[in-house]
Amino acid sequence: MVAFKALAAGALLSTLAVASPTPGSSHARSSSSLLVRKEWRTLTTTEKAGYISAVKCILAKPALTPPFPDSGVLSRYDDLVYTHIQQTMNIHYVGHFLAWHRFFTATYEKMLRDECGYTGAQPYWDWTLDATSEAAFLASPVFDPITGFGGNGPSLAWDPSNPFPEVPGRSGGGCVTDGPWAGDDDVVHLGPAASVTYTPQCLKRDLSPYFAARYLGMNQTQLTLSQPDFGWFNTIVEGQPSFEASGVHGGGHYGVGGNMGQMGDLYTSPADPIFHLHHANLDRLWWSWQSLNPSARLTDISGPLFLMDYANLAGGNATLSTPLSVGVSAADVTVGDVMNIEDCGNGGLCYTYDQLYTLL
Ligand SMILES: *[C@@H]1O[C@H](CO)[C@@H](O)[C@H](O)[C@H]1NC(C)=O
Ligand SMILES: *[C@@H]1O[C@H](CO)[C@@H](O)[C@H](O)[C@H]1NC(C)=O
Ligand SMILES: [Cu+2]
Repeated sequence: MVAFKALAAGALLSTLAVASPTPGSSHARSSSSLLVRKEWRTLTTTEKAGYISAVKCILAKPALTPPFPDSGVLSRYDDLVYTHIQQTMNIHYVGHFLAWHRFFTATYEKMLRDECGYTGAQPYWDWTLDATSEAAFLASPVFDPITGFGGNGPSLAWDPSNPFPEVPGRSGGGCVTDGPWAGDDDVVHLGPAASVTYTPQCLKRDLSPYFAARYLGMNQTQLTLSQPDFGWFNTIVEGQPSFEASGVHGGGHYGVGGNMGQMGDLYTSPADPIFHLHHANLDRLWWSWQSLNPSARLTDISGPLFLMDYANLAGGNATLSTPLSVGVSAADVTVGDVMNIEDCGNGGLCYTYDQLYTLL
């Protein structure tokens, strides 16, 4: 495909992933068919509609997770939300955070294509284009009622009994009133938090344009991209679990989900389809960082195996051999298997991005 050759960094890395046809694997694509992920607003109206209809399809396909009493895992979409809930404490604030989420969204992309006939790549949301001001954030094409994922929920007052601190600048909290999931009281089946019993819920948003402008701008993105090694890079991506020291990861989650929206829920956040556009962009940022020094960064991984276990009291550090599981939706892989997104060998991820961040 011509598109990826135009990328300096992409072309460099793709030499490491020269087409090796892999007979017998239905998952493999040759490098000539690397999927190229694009920014949401650059898709045509038809491409956007095709993506949203594939999301609706996967939301309606019956789950593969074995049934359990009162299971809220109804759909193939729920299979992914469920495994994220189950693993929440093992996949955040750990060395394999980015690797796990890379594998997670690539699995979703593959499900949309293989099970719902979607022919494109997973789109990403480059929030730096919208976080230029609070007004620009609210006007983001991803929130478009017709060609996007719908916008904010109606403003709900803060409940002082909420044990969580209030997200600064949160402005909504109710069910989305426009977009593909408006008026659907049974689009989310799992959560809140770690609950996995069937609880029909609407999709909620609690946008904080303030939080987005603070943590999703090009300044925060450049700070992240300029980190010298993976340990620092990951630390700056995830930030601290404090609204005063967040990073781009929290910026997207709390900027969209605030306190009351699914995106602001550490466990159930993949229940909002915007999750995968946000995580695709985090992945793009990681790939951009890797592409600045591929010989070192295609193998650079560090950080604890257990949540915030920086002193290794509970265990050791993530390595290229650390296993990654997304439950029933794909065979397990290792961190090493997902370090190079352009690897089109047997089982390789085999995608890339149309454009990368560069150091300014
Ligand atoms: C980036 O700009 C925002 C908005 O002005 C500001 O709140 C934030 O502190 C800045 N971040 C960095 C890392 O400079
Ligand atoms: C884990 O990584 C940290 C930081 O690089 C290092 O100080 C520590 O010794 C490592 N722990 C193990 C068990 O290798
Ligand atoms: Cu997550």
